[in-house]
Amino acid sequence: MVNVKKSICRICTAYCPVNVTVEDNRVVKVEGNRDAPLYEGYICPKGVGLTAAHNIPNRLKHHLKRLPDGSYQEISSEQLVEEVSKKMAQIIDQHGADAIAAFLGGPTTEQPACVPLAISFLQAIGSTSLYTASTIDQPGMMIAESLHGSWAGGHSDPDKVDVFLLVGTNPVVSKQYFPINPGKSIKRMLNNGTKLIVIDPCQTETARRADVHLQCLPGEDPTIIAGLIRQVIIHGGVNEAFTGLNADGLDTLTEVVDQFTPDYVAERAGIDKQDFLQAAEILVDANSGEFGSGVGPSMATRGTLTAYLMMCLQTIRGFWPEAGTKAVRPRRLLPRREFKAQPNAPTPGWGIGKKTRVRGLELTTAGMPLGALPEEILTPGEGQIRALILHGGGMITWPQTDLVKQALESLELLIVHDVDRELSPSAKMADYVIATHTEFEIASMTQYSEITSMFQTGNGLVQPYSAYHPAVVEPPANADLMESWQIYYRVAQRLGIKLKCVGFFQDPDRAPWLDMDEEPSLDALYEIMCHGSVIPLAEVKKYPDGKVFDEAAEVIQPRDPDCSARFELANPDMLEELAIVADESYINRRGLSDEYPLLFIPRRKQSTNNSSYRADHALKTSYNPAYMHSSDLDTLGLDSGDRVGIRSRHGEITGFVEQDDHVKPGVVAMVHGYGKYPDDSDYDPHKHGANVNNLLHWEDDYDAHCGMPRMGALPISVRPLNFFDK
Ligand SMILES: Nc1nc2c(c(=O)[nH]1)N[C@H]1C(S)=C(S)[C@@H](COP(=O)(O)OP(=O)(O)OC[C@H]3O[C@@H](n4cnc5c(=O)[nH]c(N)nc54)[C@H](O)[C@@H]3O)O[C@H]1N2
Ligand SMILES: Nc1nc2c(c(=O)[nH]1)N[C@H]1C(S)=C(S)[C@@H](COP(=O)(O)OP(=O)(O)OC[C@H]3O[C@@H](n4cnc5c(=O)[nH]c(N)nc54)[C@H](O)[C@@H]3O)O[C@H]1N2
Ligand code: SF4
Ligand SMILES: [Mo]
Repeated sequence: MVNVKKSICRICTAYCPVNVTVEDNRVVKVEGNRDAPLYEGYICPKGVGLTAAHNIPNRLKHHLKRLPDGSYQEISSEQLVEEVSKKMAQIIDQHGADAIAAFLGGPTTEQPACVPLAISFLQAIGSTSLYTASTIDQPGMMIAESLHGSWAGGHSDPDKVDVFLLVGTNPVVSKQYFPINPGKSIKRMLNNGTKLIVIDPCQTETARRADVHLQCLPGEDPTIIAGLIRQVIIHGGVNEAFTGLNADGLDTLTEVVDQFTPDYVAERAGIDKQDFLQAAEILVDANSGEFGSGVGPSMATRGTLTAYLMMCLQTIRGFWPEAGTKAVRPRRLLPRREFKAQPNAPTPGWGIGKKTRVRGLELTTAGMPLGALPEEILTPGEGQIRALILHGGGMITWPQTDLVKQALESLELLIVHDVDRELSPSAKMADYVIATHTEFEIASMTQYSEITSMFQTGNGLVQPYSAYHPAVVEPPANADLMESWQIYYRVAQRLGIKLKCVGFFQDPDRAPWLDMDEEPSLDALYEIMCHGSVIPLAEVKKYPDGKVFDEAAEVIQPRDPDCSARFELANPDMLEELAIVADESYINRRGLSDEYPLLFIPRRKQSTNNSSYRADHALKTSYNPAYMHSSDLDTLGLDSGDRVGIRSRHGEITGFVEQDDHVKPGVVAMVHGYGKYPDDSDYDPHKHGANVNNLLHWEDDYDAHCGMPRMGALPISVRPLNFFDK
């Protein structure tokens, strides 16, 4: 029987509506749903590839237990829960609750119910060991919001501003800031008269559309933004009415940025001075603006400083939406948020909770520092982590693979979910691999895109669109699967622990309790997760194409008469760091030498998403090239496709170069999430790609609080390898 069923793609938080053609419980085609509002039927190449991604030739249908000799035994859900519960109880008994940890990464976009259950489980047992991908992503944005203060009126609608500044983000590929058909959305914005400024070492798909593109050297974002602040101040761009009412510290900021003259900035950041001046002029002339940054500056070190300076620039221009305008990203499937034209006062970004035993790293407003996790696992003593439920691909997505491997190996209990019998590199490390559902086998709802916008303002839809869909296909016959939240519920049940349903940013006191006698269905759990939401989930369910819920729209309210909150433009830690930037020898800091003459940077591409879709049959092109400018290839005597050794001061990988003249000379751009389990004898760099995280090290220029290490702007060398080189 052939059926067309409506659903959404869950590879990224754009959550594009799709029509799925199902034949005898098999996904045979996935297309954009043209009847869904806003999206106009758009899906990206990954959405098109969902058919292949869903039809896994060697589907994992039963949970696996790894035996001491490395072989696997299939075990039932019942037995798995029994054994895991016993082991966890024993670990808690011996080492305390903090010894049980969870990591929430990419797969939570697909199975969002595991988020509240993981949080609730850890809270219930009394563990503080909750780690997320946010501390190897863009943690600086959240910390900067704390240090500077955030605007209670939220952000501006890109379609309604005079200027949009994008720093080290490529929305056309990543969907940040423009989740719906980004190419078309950016075009529409430009047609509306918005000017686009892009700061990026590559002429990206986004940069090519910009009015001004500053093709900078990696790692110089604080320099450029400080320079822009200086230009704005000097050229009368300070919105005095706004800053007078809303901000402190302008004088101090003015002093610290004084050194960042246009000549200095242009020289240091490797950009054209005239372009830089033009960017500043656009910012000064604009009456309204919106800014966004991405992983580029975040991974180039000093991510918090870049995010902080961007907020300062936005504030001195008064680029925050006014009372009476329509709020962007209003809540639908979450409880109501009030929008007000006033600052939320700054709060500490760190010093707010647990300190790890590792290099002074601690809880920040971006969560627990992932940079501490491997050593928290490996270091004996109180606080040592002994069990980890890993919702992610740590073996190829976390820096310093050899340390990650050592840490995961040393755990008493590692649990990873997977869907493919050809286990992912991380699943291969696990004591228990839980066979789980693919995205079309479970019901979907769009609440998680609202939640992720609290981590990264560029996530989630500007408009109040929401959707819910039941599962599209049944799991394979005779499969014994568990959804990724069920391990928490079932182990809690077995251990006699009562669970609440506490999501990110939720007050545990107000969270609803779960019935621990009768396991809820996923639908029932979704209802509970949407407890108190602006639009009841039952209402959303009435619209198979999803709906823009105009009744959820919010207008930004006027400032409270007694509001005394003010933004901080002179946070001492941030300005101290900026003073270091101003005073240092930037040549030394950059670290280029005869041995390491090139700078490595991260980038993303349309056809992949982090480490998902690794299997041969699915979308991912077979390897991740090292994109380089032709002038660098000529210098090295290399051609596209040539095999090379790529070395940093921490490790070496084998890759293949590809000419890309959009990349700045001197720079090498690579996509992460490739490679294989290190011991696999069939590892073939040409087929599986290179794991760039072998080039990184947790202790390299790490952020003193959130632990984010140098993941970009990294000195490397590229050398030709002949056929016989390993
Ligand atoms: N060098 C470098 N490293 C990076 C980045 C970079 O730019 N450069 N980016 C970082 C960023 S921003 C992020 S967000 C992280 C993302 O990295 P992670 O958060 O680690 O997420 P994924 O790569 O999506 O993880 C995919 C794997 O999760 C496992 N998995 C766990 N639970 C499930 C499940 O329920 N279903 C399925 N199907 N699989 C499951 C599977 O084994 C699968 O292979 O990577 C980071 N790492
Ligand atoms: N197709 C696809 N989409 C994705 C993902 C994916 O893997 N594939 N991952 C998702 C995830 S987890 C995330 S966090 C988001 C990330 O979303 P983005 O931040 O938009 O990620 P990228 O597309 O890698 O864009 C980063 C840009 O930074 C530039 N860059 C590198 N170094 C520097 C630097 O030092 N300074 C400046 N100014 N720029 C620099 C790179 O050239 C690149 O253009 O994307 C999400 N969407
Ligand atoms: S942008 Fe692509 S990957 Fe993201 S939800 Fe839409 S179709 Fe899926
Ligand atoms: Mo990310």
